[in-house]
Amino acid sequence: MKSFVPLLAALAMAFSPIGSAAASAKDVPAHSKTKASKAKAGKTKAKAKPGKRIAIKSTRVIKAAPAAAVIDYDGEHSNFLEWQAVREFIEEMVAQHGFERSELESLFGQARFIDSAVQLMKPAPPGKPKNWQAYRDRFIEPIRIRAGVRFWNENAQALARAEAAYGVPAEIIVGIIGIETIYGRDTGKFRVPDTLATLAFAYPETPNRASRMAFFRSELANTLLFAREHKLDPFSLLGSFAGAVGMPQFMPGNILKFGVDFDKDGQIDLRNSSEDAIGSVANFLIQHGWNPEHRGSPVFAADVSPNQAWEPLLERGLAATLRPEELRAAGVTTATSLPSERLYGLVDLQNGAEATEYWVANDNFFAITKYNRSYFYAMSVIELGRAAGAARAE
Ligand SMILES: [Ca+2]
Repeated sequence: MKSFVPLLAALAMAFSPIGSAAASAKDVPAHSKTKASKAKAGKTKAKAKPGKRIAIKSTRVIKAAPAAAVIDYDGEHSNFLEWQAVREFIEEMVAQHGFERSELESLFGQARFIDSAVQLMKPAPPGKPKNWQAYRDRFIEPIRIRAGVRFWNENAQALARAEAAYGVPAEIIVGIIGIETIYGRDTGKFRVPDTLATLAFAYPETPNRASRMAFFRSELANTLLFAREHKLDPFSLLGSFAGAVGMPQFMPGNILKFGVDFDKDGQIDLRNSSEDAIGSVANFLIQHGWNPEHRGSPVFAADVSPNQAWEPLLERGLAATLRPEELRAAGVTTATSLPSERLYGLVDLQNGAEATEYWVANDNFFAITKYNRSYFYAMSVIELGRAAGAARAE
């Protein structure tokens, strides 16, 4: 899983214990994307109906892609075709994947440069101390919980089917889709080829620029492959400023690898099909270490001894590698007894100036961190799903 740290994601990560390793299944958490589109891309100038000609910045006129949805963001009609790196990309797609050169030239002729996406990829200013409670309060709140109950009720059958097929409980899927996009409310409005072409060929100057450009270039290729496979206009795919698509905010490469046509209509549509989103999230988790045999909570509240012998255990990465006796020997205790044949990790949730919370987590917690490399993220997924489940039972 590649990672990058866009500005607002990095601000979100400033709260996170995993520091600069911000990444996710779809690479950017929707909470950052949502603010991004409001803050940076909200300059509503060019509106178009599918198939109509639209004016961009009053002087330029381009033709909107016939199948594309309404575009309500501003974007430069850059001449991507004149860029050497774009020509090389086109030749590569022709040689390696058998695309028509003229088709790709037409695509890049219509692609827009999205300056706000570039701005959001610039390094974040020094962050505030990480604060789990502050992060939690943004996501575990009544509006999102109520939306979670509604989504759960409307999709109870698909959630049960996913649980039976993949062994991922409804509350985890409900948690992820809620944290990502509030159940499809904030899926992103950028045409995916616009943002990915921009980031693949005009990424800002950052220390990891080369690897990020390579990542977005490969995601642009994945977008074209996915669109061809499903006979879609690539411009009809809409996503976040980083190209993450649909209710679960999958990057195109992850749609290809882990997307599931769970409603069996012949398309993987993560934007309009809740069923496809549900099946795809479950499939992603099971392919990233979710263990259906670990029933019950993936996390256990822990106490740590004052001697701090447990401190090195915090450096074991995003994986469950510790036996219960290793945790006990290092001074980590849990109120619930841990099944002894399984492995765990020690998780710290920092709270700014307040006391840090400690948790012991199993494989399933770490599977959620593969979706988005953040303890705060995984914990809020668990809590939102749990809160929606509790509210639903009332
Ligand atoms: Ca489908």
